[in-house]
Amino acid sequence: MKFELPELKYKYNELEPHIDEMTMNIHHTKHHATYVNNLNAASEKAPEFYRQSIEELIKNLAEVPEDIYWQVRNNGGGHLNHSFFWETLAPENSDNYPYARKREVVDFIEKTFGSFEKFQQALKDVALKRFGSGWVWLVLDKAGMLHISSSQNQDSPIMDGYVPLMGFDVWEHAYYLKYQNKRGDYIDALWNVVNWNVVEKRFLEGKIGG
Ligand code: MN3
Repeated sequence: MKFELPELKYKYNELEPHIDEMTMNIHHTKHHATYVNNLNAASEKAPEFYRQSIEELIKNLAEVPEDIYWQVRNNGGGHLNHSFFWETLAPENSDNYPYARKREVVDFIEKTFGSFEKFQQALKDVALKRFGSGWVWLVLDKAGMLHISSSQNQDSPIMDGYVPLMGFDVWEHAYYLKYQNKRGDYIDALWNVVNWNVVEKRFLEGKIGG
């Protein structure tokens, strides 16, 4: 079975003005689609790995044959991370307000980082320090504690046994058309389109499962 580019649950212009329509369009139809195509191209050499979900494939990366290892790691990671990213976002509405309703993940963020604002600042600091291309994450560890982490290229926290709750793409292709070199402004804007219902759901599932 081949992997497929997922449809978005919103239109490319619906994250405006925070993420512009052209960036969303290119990011989904070109960047993400290329990861999917390259990932599928590798399947001919090792079809048995394509009977599992993308999460399982990335968790079991050590078993992937050497000749397609980086093709699968980079493009499989790209497919997984982008699918996750689109679901982390939503058009501006009440889901974007972390305090719009009682949320366990928000309480736990406050407890862990001191306040929600301190969490936002800490995540921004990590995003700005990520040299080159990568991602910044909010993750749960095996002990059920929250951390902010960063990965290079298309690596996923699940490669290290973490449960990702939220991830921001800090590759230049994610923001350059609108924000140019101002990665910090892009991070500030992203908070307006985070879907906290999804983050809460991942937190509750990760807490039970972990
Ligand atoms: Mn990207």
